[in-house]
Amino acid sequence: MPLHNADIAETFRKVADLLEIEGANEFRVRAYRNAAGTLAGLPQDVSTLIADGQDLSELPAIGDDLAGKIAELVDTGALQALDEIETRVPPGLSEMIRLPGLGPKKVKALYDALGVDSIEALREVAESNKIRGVPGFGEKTEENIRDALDRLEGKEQRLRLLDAEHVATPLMEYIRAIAGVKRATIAGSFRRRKETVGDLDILVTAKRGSDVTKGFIGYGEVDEVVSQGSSRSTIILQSGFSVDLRVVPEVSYGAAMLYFTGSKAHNIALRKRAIRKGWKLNEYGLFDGDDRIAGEREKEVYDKLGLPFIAPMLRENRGEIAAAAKGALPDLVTLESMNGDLHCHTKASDGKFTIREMAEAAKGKGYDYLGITDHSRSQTVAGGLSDDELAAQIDEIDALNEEVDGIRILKSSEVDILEDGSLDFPDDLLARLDYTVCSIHGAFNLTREKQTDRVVRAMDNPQFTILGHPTGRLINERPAYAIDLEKVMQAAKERGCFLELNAHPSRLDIDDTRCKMARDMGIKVAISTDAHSVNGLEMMRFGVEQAGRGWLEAGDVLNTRPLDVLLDLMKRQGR
Ligand code: DGT
Ligand code: CA
Ligand code: CA
Ligand code: ZN
Repeated sequence: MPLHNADIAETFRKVADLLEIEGANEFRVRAYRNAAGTLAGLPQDVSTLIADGQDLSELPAIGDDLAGKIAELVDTGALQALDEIETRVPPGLSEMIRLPGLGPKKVKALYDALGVDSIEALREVAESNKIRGVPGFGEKTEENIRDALDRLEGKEQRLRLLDAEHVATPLMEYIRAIAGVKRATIAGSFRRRKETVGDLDILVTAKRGSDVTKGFIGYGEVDEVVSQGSSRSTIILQSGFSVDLRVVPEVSYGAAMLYFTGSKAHNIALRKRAIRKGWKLNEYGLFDGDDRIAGEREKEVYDKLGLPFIAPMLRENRGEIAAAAKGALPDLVTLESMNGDLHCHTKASDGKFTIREMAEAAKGKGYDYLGITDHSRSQTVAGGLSDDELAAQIDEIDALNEEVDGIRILKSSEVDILEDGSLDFPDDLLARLDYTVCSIHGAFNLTREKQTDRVVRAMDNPQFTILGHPTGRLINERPAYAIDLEKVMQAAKERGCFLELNAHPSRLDIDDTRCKMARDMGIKVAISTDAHSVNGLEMMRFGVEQAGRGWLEAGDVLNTRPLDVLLDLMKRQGR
C-alpha cells in the first residue's frame, strides 16, 4: 500500500501518543511529534524523495534513526517500533488522547480503572455514567467527554491542501495515461485552493468508445469502488479519501468545470443570473431553450452572462459576482510579485540550515530580501536564542550582508509574546533588529478578552512589527485560541503593525476570510513561510493562494514591496 506524507506523519503521531501514555522520555515523544510536523510540511511526497535518492536525515527534525523509520514505512507499509508499543499499550488509546480535554494521564487513568481502550469503549462508560467514579474525574469531566464524543461523530475527515496534492499528483498522472483520455483536470475545492479538501472531483474528456472507467477503478490505491458508470464513478482510496470522476463531452467541458469547481453557492448565484436572462445553466452548458449558447469553455459562459472570468479562488459567493459585474474584481497577488520572505528559522534555533544557505536559497527564488526569525529566549525547546546569541547573530548578519550579493538578509526574531503581553527580549536589543515577528507559543487557554488584551499590549511596544500566525490554529490538529481578531486588527492599524499570513499548509493563519477583513480595514498582510529548511521556502505558494481567496492584491501584501519601501513601511514611531 503506497504511503503518502500524511499517513507517515499520522503513524509518527500515534507512536508519540502511545509513548506519552506509557510515560516514556519526553524528548523521545517530542522527536516523533517534530518529525510528524516536518513531514506535514514537505513540499514533495517522501516516497518521491527516497526514489530520488535524497538523504532524509537532512530534513528538519529528522535524524538517522527517524530517516530509517520513514524508509521502513515506505518500503514495508508498517513500523516495527509501533507494533512493539502496541503490544504494551492498546492502539485505541491514541485516538482517545486526541479528544479535547483528555490528555495522556487521563487516558491512562481510564484504561487502568475501567479498561477503556477505544473511543467506542469510552462512549459506553460515558453514557453509563461510570467515568465520574474514577479518581480525578467528576460529573463535569464526564459531561465534557460526552460533548467531545458528540462533536467527534459529526466530524468528517478532510485533507489539508498539500496532502490532497500528494494524493492527486500520482493519480492525475495515472488518469492522463489511460487510453483515450484527452483532457483531465481537478475541479472542486481543490481547484478553488481551499485550505482543506473533502474529496477530489476530476473531470475528463475522452475519445469516443474508450473505457475510462475501467482504467480509473484499476488504480493501484483503490480500496473500494463505490459506484461505476460510463460518465460517473466514485472510488475510495486506501487512505480513506474519496475521488469522483466524471467523463464529460467536449462541448460541455467548460460548463462542467464551472459546475464542479463550485462552490455550490457560487453556482447557485450564477444560475440565478442565467435565469434572469431567460436562460438555463447546468453542467452541460448554458442554454437558450434547447440551444447551447456556451459550454465548451468556462470563459464563454461567464462572457455570455456579462461577466469577466472569475478566478476559482474567488468562487465562494462572497461578493465576487457583484464585483465582477462592476468590473471591480481584485487583481490577485501572484507568486511572481512576492519580493521576499519575512519568517524563517535557521540552525541557530530549530531550523536545519545556516543563514547563508537560507539566504542563497531565497536569492535563487528571485527574492530581494529574507528575514531571519529564530526563536526567542523563552522557547527553550525550540532552541530559542539568548540575549547574547541574538546580539551575536545580529553581528553575523551584518558581516554576511557584506559578503553575500544579490539579496539582503534582514535581522529579525520570532519573539514570544509572553503571557503578560511583554516581549521576550529587552527593548534595546529588539531595537537593533530591522523588524520583529511577534507570536504566541504558550498560554493558549486564556479567555478571549485576556488573549486579545495580551496581543494588543504587546503591540503597544514600538518594537512590535508583525503578528506571527495570529490565531495559532493547526489545521486538523489544534483549534485557534480564543481571540478577537477584529480588535487586534484595529489595534494593529492604529499602531502601524501588520498581520502575518503564515503560508505553512498546516497553518494558513490568518485564513482567507480574515485576509479579506484585513484588506477591508486597510491593514497590510505579510505572507511568510515560517520555513525551517530550504524546502520550507516553497510553501509560499500556499500562502499566496489563500491570500487570493481573501481577495488580496499585491498592494495589500507587505512583502511584495521593494526593500527600501518595505523598510520604510515597517518603521514605527518610537523605534
Ligand atoms: P469538498 O469536497 O467538501 O472539499 O468541497 P467541494 O466544493 O469540492 O464540494 P463537492 O465535492 O461536494 O462538489 C463539487 C462541486 O460540485 C461543488 O463545489 C459544487 C458542485 N455541486 C455539488 N453539489 C451541488 C448542488 O447541489 N448544487 C450545485 N449548484 N452545485 C453542486
Ligand atoms: Ca470535492
Ligand atoms: Ca465530490
Ligand atoms: Zn511560531
